[in-house]
Amino acid sequence: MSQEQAAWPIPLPNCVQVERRGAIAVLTLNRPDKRNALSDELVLGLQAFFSTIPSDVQGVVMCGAGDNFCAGLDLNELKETNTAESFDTCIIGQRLNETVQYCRVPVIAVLHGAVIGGGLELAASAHIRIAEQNTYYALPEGTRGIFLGSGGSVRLPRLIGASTVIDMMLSGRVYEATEAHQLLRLSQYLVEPGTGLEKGIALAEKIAKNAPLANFAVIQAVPRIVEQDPTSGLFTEMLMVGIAQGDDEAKKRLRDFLERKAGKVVRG
Ligand code: 1HE
Repeated sequence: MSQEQAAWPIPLPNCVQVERRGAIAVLTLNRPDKRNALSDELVLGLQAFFSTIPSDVQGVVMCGAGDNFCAGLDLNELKETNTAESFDTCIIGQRLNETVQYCRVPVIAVLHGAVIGGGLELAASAHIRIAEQNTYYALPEGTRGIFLGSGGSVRLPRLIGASTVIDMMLSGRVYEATEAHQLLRLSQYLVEPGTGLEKGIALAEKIAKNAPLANFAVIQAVPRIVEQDPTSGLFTEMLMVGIAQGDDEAKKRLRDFLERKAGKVVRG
């Protein structure tokens, strides 16, 4: 690993930058000269970050340095790989995105510029995506003669539909931010260029004020329930209700509302 940072519980490579904003950790993919392409060092650095989140961190905002979120896997490292080595690349990428999806705390991806291939796979693993208006998405795997390799063929069809994924991979179609937001629901928020990070931090701070067990239940249970048969899903739902509602924090929050000490639902 190259130059190390001191702030995180374990040393991280320079291509993974972390900044603490109170309870929120802002994570930056930091290889702007290579459009934040996912080298092994970057993937393993991100894995190290997500595996060592301190207990006082209540949310992660993930973004890219420079003009892009991420241009996908580092094609330089892929170009000479044999079959066995390609499995290794796949394993570390799949493991990273699994760790992101089942992170203890919510992960918000702030997207801008290129969100391509492995970059889209990473973004798809986050719990919420904020896209700046200049974001664009592509899966040029077909053109490059490769295949999604970091869990994208599992996650992306569930997010935007198999037909869209197949079209993007075969035709190299590029989706711009607005159509991806409106047609594909790929992002949950669409914001002006340069404002994504601020929005991401504000959202993460708001979410961090929720009951921690409720946040945990949402991010751990919902993606699992959608994969279960309905009967098992209903049972899992019931267990999560018991866990969340049985917590003192939930009792206090419900009481506060009824005693007019907590805010109402506010529109807009
Ligand atoms: C890279 C990569 C990369 C840029 N791996 N080095 N991903 C792709 O097919 C996308 C490939 N990248 C691009 O199409 C363009 O770079 C961008 C549209 C993202 C940006 O264009 P631009 O004009 O801003 O930058 P650039 O001049 O193309 O690139 C700047 C440098 O970044 C250059 O290196 P330099 O040493 O010549 O300066 C590029 O080589 C480098 N660079 N992208 C390595 N991806 C098994 S699963 C795989 C799934 C995938 O991810 S497939 C999609 C791969």
